[in-house]
Amino acid sequence: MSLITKPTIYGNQRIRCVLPQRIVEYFQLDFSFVNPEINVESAEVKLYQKLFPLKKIPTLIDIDYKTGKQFHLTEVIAILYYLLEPLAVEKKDAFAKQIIGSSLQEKTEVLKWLSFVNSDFQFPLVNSMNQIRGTENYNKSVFDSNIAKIESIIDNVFTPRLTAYTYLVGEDITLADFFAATWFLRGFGFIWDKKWAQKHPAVLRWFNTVSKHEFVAPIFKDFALLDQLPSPVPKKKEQKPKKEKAPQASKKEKASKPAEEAEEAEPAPEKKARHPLEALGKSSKFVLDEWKRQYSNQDTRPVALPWFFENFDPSEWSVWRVDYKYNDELTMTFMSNNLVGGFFNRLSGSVKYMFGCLVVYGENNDNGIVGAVLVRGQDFKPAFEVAPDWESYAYTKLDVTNEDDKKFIENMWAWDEPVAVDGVKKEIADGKVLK
Ligand SMILES: N[C@@H](CCC(=O)N[C@@H](CS)C(=O)NCC(=O)O)C(=O)O
Repeated sequence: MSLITKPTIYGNQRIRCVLPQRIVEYFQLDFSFVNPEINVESAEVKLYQKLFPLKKIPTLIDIDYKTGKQFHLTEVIAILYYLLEPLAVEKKDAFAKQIIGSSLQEKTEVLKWLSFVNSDFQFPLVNSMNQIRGTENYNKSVFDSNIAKIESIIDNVFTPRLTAYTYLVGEDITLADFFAATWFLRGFGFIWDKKWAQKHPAVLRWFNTVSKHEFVAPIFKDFALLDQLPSPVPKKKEQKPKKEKAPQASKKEKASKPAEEAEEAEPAPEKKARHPLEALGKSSKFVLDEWKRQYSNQDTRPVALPWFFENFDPSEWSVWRVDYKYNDELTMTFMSNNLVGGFFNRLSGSVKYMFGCLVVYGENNDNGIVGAVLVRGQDFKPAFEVAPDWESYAYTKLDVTNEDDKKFIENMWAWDEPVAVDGVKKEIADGKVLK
């Protein structure tokens, strides 16, 4: 069972692994750090696979150098204590003692927070993050219920404590703060933006204080509040996602990782394939960049739109009405607008062949998404299918010589008049430009 000669912690960039790794660095402990997803043929990883068939991380193997006996540990909370307790007790390190809790009550309160964050808080958080990045299917009711669970925890547990006290336990910073803050880093990466932070000043104050502490500062060095929330990737209702569009992981990883647990998997690098629309070559008459300049710099109705219709070349370009197929699932208008923002982000690979606007019309709990998009060529698909959720929208070709279609395009791009839906006029609540 030897195969390794040095105490080892197995982990990677996932959030449960960052504190064990930081403890090793900060206190200069005698542990190697091994990522079990790379060098899978190495002795260390073979041993990991054998000893820890669930292939969870972090895990730890300690070695008693005198006897050669190994000690194996899983579960992040146990690992944190295994690393810190000897520093506090044997080495009498005051900081280690403080952060694990100096008295029985403090220690058990720290454990209470670690356990709570690692379970009740972590489950809905990871699930909503995964729906946002598409590693789990988007299901609106599950997503909304998870967000509600998280909000309830923030409002009923974190906010009252952090309004009355500086830290989660006692009057000093502890492991509870460090561990919770690492999970909050994920929250701020996916489900909370600047607006949310403004509405939660006590939480933000605490997060800023904890994340600046020298012990954990390197973990948070790239932190910035999101200006805007990413939207969940809607599930495809009509067709299974194409294989090559699925989040990429090695076969081995796929076999060993339930989606919910794969919370920190690095996005696989995009393959640089040539865009199919490149084959159409440069358009000879209508210059998309010039149109984008006109639209951005000129008044839309009086100048930009007339320029468009004068210069548009229907032999090389087409304009499409785009309707979101699942308007009945939309709730808050800002969330619908986030959905559009996410869709446009995912279209970025095609943006040099496209221009358009999608608007959100109506009000909270009664809204819809519609728009008009210009694309190179006569088919919408090559331009749109770069976005994994393109099938959540219906596409209808518009005829710019038809007065109604022309008016529709003008209304979508000028965005200043209500949208007619089944004969009823609905105000535009928000929208986004793809350019
Ligand atoms: N209960 C365990 C859960 C460990 C866990 O699920 N870790 C995640 C990464 S944060 C994992 O290893 N997932 C499986 C995988 O990625 O293969 C703990 O608290 O340490």
